[in-house]
Amino acid sequence: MRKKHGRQWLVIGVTALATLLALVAISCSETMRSDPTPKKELTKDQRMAWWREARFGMFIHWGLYAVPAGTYNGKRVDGIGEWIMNNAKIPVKEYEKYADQFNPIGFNADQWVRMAKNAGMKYIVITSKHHDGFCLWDSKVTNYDIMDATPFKRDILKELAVACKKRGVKLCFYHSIMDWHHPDAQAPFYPNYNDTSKSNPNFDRYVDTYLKPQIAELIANYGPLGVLWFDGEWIKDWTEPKGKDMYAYIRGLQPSIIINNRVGKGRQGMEGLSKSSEDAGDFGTPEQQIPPTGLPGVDWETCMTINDTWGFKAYDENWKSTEELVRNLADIASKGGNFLLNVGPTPEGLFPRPIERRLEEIGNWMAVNSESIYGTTASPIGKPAWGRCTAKGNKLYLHVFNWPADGRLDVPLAGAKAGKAYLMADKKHAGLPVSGGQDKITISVPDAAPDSIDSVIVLVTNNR
Ligand code: H79
Repeated sequence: MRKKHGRQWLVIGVTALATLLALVAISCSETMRSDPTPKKELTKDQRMAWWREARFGMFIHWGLYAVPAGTYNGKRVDGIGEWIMNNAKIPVKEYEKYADQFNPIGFNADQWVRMAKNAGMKYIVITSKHHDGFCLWDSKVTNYDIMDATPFKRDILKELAVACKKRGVKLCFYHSIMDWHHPDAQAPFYPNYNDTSKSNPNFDRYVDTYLKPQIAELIANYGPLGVLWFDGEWIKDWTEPKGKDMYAYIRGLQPSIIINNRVGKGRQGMEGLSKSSEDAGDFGTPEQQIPPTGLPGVDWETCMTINDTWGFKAYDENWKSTEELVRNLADIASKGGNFLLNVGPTPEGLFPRPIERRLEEIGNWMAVNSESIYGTTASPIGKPAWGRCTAKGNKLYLHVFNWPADGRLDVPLAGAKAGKAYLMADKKHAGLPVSGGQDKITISVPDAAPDSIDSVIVLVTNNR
């Protein structure tokens, strides 16, 4: 071998050094990537921040039950529309046939999200899967879904995820633990799928090879999600340890996610709520009711139908008025809760016209008054006779449902707190005369109410 010259050695030496430095640099950056300074876990307050700010969301119940729309074999079926499979005792094979007819060509995700956003709603919770087991996305663990079982073949959840992202609305999923279609869950319980005395010996297999993988799909392909909203947790085979395991599993997949209390066993009622609700989920879920004095110390959300059903029923015309809906929103905010208002779209993919109208009218009220809802906390003065009160910073928002005939609005608050007051509807914030007594503040208001449903007066308090 020819002896190397000095210059060659120098080249080799420099090359070796450069390679070494490069390797060190790569391994350093690898270290930084795979082993970062351990990220602090989000606190519950941090995780809940957007949700507490939001105060108002849209619930959407949509699935195969929209096809029969409350009628089976020519007979109207009592009860909520999405329960028709159980209530009319429809066999699995027969119910499956509704998938052939599920072709909602009117569905426009962007329009749905726009309607929610225009109403002032900050998040949407849609049924990825209800008790009937049908899935609104392309699930890899079943063919009983929108892509494989219907003529529609469009991934509804994907289209909603895109539209929500575009418009800054948080996407959330309702996912039923109970499953009337799955052979390892409640399908064999026919004709009473909801028989809570029955157990399925294969239920663990359903959880491990179906339910959990589905949750993983939803988070991986449609996330990051705002909330996972469980239901149907009252079945015999669901247990508190299973709930805790599921909660931990989900938080492992997406640490920032919020999970409702029904992930735990038997949480339908308000009695299941504890103040340290970490193990029972993140928030309570009073259904079709507003807790009379809220649930102090606990995050909670009232979910409510806009008529008398969650899933579309063609003949349910018992619509709540816009007045009732806006006042419910103010009432709930005044008690420190969120309002999740449900809509049941038609099998064509449309919101029934009465729903559209109400959302528009709520939106008109919110366009003026949303400051009195978003990010507010519970009333420090209870329930005044004339309406409700919400609070934020040094402002009280007086939601006047019953406008005073004598032009004087009494606020049960020490007079020393009296500061400026003005109508939310008055862009100039012109001051209203305020006088302070011993234990009440009196605001002089115009003769006519600015809003027949809920006129908001802002009372800026001082801390003297
Ligand atoms: O998705 C909507 C409804 O389909 C679902 N929750 C809302 C958000 C719902 N279905 N039924 N209910 C709510 C009330 C059902 C209560 C009962 Fe039971 C289930 C009665 C008997 C079984 C749980 C266990 C409550 C009482 C015993």
